[in-house]
Amino acid sequence: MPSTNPFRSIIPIPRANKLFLMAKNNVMKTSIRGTSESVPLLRRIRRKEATRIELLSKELRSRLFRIVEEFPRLEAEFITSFYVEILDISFNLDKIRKTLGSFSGAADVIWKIKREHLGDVWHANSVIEAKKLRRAAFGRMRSVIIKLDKRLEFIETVRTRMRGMPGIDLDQPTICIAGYPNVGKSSLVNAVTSATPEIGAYPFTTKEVTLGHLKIPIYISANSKLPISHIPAQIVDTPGILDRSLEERNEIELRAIAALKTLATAIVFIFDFTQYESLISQKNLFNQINQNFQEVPILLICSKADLLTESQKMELQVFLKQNFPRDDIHILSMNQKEGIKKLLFDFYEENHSQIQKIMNIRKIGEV
Ligand SMILES: Nc1nc2c(ncn2[C@@H]2O[C@H](COP(=O)(O)OP(=O)(O)OP(=O)(O)O)[C@@H](O)[C@H]2O)c(=O)[nH]1
Ligand SMILES: [Mg+2]
Repeated sequence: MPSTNPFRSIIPIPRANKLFLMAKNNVMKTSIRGTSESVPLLRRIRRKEATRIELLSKELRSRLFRIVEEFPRLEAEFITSFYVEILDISFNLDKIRKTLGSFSGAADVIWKIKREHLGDVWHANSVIEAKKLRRAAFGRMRSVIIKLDKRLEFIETVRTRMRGMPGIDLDQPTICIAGYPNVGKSSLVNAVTSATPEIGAYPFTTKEVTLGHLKIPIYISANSKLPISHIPAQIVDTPGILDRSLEERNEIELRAIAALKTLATAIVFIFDFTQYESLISQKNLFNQINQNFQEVPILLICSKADLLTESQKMELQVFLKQNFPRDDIHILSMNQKEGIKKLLFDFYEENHSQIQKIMNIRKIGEV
């Protein structure tokens, strides 16, 4: 299983006209053997034009096949499921498969065009006729390619979008930050990693899944002051998720769910008591995640403690007791960088064997 983003190694896909011209220019500047002055003119030209048809067919076919072959294989053994989910959410897997299939189909048509015209060129009665027949073959091949224009553009859009996705290493623990919109998910990622996600006072500021890196210190015993080593871990910032059914979710929310499903070996759920109108919805969302990811350790954090008065904090305690089936809930504000880091490290320490178990499941693509 590759550990980096497989879309970054694909070369840009040209539009149809450019693809055809690049291939044609290569053919026209290739010198063709067996066409020296000693051979009679008509034979020379027949050979030259026939070879050009062969060469253009070869050039176009190999350019089309290259696009198909370079595109990552979509089966679980070749590509991290996260990318497959995102491809499906954003572009529809079926449409991608069909589009790539149509490139192979077009390559076959080009081969047939070559076959149909070669014999005619070899039997041309004059130099002018040989050239005319070659131009006709080129023209037909060109129109096959031009018909692919929208599809080439589509695959190029997929490529550029996907290469912007984070590179993922399934050999590292991956902590996904989840919660309602605007609760402070990106602020937490910003507080504990060198990543600088966009933070905004409006819901759905984060639209894509992004990734930050963290080094978790490992201690030999509970009393040790200095770590014996550090292990690299990934922190995934996800878009906000509302409390609603899967069918009603927008594309942005679906990306967050895809990250939880395919990447999370641990989850930090952030709850925001200052968004009074959505407290029950936030609780429902937590329950949904808790139920859907029963195996995955979840750390529960209440953000924006600095905005709460003492009496609101007491209200919050009551709300938490009544609504959340656990007592290890941490109330803090996102500027407490060191406190948050320590919390994450302790959370990892307490759950590392379970996290390891889930890492192994993710690696074999059993999501
Ligand atoms: N005072 C205070 N403000 C916070 C805290 N955490 C986040 N904020 C603010 O809350 C707003 C939302 O923060 P984000 O980190 O963008 O929230 P998010 O959960 O990533 O939001 P989406 O990406 O839209 O889902 C921003 O204006 C932050 O500055 C906190 O602990 N205290
Ligand atoms: Mg965000």
